[in-house]
Order: sequence, then C-alpha cells, then structure tokens
Amino acid sequence: MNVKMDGVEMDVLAVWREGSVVKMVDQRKLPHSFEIIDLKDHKETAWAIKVMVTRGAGSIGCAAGFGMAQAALEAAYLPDKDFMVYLNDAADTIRATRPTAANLFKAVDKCLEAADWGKVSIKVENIVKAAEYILNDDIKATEEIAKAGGRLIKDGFKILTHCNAGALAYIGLGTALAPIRQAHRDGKNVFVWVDETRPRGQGARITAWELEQEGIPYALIADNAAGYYMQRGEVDMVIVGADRIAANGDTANKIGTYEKAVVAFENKIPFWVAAPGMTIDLQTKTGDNIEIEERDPEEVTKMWGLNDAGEPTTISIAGVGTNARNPAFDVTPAKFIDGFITEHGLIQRPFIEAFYSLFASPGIPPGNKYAGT
Ligand code: RI2
Repeated sequence: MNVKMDGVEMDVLAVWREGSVVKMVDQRKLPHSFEIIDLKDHKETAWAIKVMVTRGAGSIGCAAGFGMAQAALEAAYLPDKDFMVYLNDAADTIRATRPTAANLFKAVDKCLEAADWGKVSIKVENIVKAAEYILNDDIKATEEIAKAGGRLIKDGFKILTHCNAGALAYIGLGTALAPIRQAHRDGKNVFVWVDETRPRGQGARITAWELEQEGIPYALIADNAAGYYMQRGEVDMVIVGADRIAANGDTANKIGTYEKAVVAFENKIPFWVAAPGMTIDLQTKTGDNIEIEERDPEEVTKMWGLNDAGEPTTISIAGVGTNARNPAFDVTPAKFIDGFITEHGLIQRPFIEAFYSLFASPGIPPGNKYAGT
C-alpha cells in the first residue's frame, strides 16, 4: 500500500522478507507513528504475531510462512533428520501464537508440505518459495476480491465495516476494504462507517488511517453506534473480513461482528464477508468447531493512545483489579450472511456446495450432513 507519513511517501507491504530477516509494519503504533520492525529469526517472528505487531488473517498467514522460511534457513546446515525436528518445532511455535485465523495454520502446513522431499538444500529452497508464493497468491486474491465485490457497491452507497480488513490485515488491497477501494477508484461516491472495534481499536487506529490515506470518505463511530445508523437507513451494506470460515459458512471474525450481522439482518441490510480460499477451512464443519482466542483482560481495562502533549500513553479505564474477559472473535452463523466475496467471485447459498467445488477436490463428501446450509 501507498503510505504518506510525515510528508514521506512510500510503498510498503504489511509483512515482507529480506533474506533471513522478516520485516513488518508495527501496527501497534499506528496511526501515531509508522515504524518498520525487523524480526531476525522464527522465534522473533512468532513473538511478533502473538503480540500483534502484525495482525489480520492474511498478514499473520504470510508472517507464519516467512517464519517457517526463517526456520528452514536457520537449520539449513543440519542433517535431514535434525532439520525436520527443528522445522517441526518451529511449526509448533508458530501455530501456538494465535489460534483462530485459518491462514496461519494453512501457511505452516504448506511450508511443511514443501519439505516432504529432496535433500535439505532442496527443502530449504522449496520452503522459501512456498512462503513467497503465499504472499503473491494473497495479493492476487485481494485484486480479484476487489473486482468481484466492487460490482456490489452502487454509487452513493454507505458501507459499514468492523475491525480492519484492509491492506494491513490482508496483504495487497485487503479483504473487506478491497471492494470499497475498487468502487472509489471507479469513481463511485462511497462512504464508510468505521466501527472503532474495541478493545484493540483496529477500526479507529488502522481502518480510519487506511481510508484517510486513500482519500475515501468515512466516519469513525463507537461500536455501539452501528445499530443506530442501520435502523435509520443510513447503511446500504455491511462488508467485513474473516479469520476462519467453516465449511457451512459460519464465520469467525473480530468480536462484535455477530452483533452487527444480527442487526443488519433485522434491518434487511445485505451483509457480505470478503475473504479468499485461504481463510475458508473445510476441515472445520461449523462455527462450533472454531477455537476462539481469549486475550489478556488488560486489553479491556486499559487503552493506549497519545495524551494531549502528543506522547504515547496507556491509561486505565477501569478500577484497579477489575475482573474482565476478552474474547477476540465471535462466530456469525451462516444464516445472517448474504454471501462471500472471494477470488473466484461472489458465493451465495448453498455455501457448502460452492466452497467444496471451488476450494477443494473432488467435491462435497457424499452424505455431508451440512450440505445446503
Ligand atoms: P483479513 C482481524 O483480527 C479481524 O477479525 C479482522 O476482521 C480480520 O483480522 C481481518 O483479516 P485481528 O488479527 O480478512 O486484528 O483482512 O485480531 O485477513
């Protein structure tokens, strides 16, 4: 994405690799400062995923792939058996960072598959290639999502989005923001309602910043305000990203998405999920099988930002010792979702049939009890 910060213009990706170093935009610091952080080995990359230096299903998938490439390079001098032990340990470390997004697990698996033949030097080369492939494939997928989803957006549309599913979350054009970017670039008049997205504030800090960078009109709203605007007829459609989509279409996305979907349904507002095949997990049959990450309660009791003097500050918004819970995601049942915007175009009901025909082979397993949901 093209970034203008302090008068300097640059073209950066959320995550990339330079030799054995993985580089990331430090999303914890946005929008107040724009910093690139260097991760020198796979353990540092795993740490960066866990603490959300980078975040978003796509970006953590790419980071996971690059972490595996780092592990392969670190172990390149070892005999085959030890190389594989090191690689599998690294895979476990990376898988243990964040449990919900499908992309991370698929990326690790793709890198392990790349190591299933050849001598160590070949394995290293293939793992590095697999990691680069994931990134390039993701970029292409977001371009297709932009085209397919852009057609859904009519001139004058007001669109609600939750969390950040932009270029920082999914490398390229993003997922939910890709169709919005496309419509804007096509000259359509679009406006975006940006949910603040407590507790980490990805909407306030990152989506608003991305839209500002691109000159797309928007307004930041408190999470609690989305229903108000939907009820007043000021939202034409909702588009969100996804962290994991089950085979029946149930979708895990940032906490609060479920509420928005229910209110959209009640108000007959189309609710679309933008995500590529990397986020669709056919091994997970329904939303009940999706593991939901629970993060540190301090993310709820404290907030981070700039004080009036412009200094980064953390403040407590709850009393000392307040008991808090912090689920990072919720699951929106498929019945509230009008469709999915994917790299293969728009998918509408029955989701499972389309998912199996587009994202798996050889098709829906016979007698699948979820068929038609
Ligand atoms: P892409 C985020 O999670 C949110 O759930 C957001 O909707 C999603 O990732 C976007 O991911 P977090 O990593 O679909 O900020 O754009 O906790 O990959």
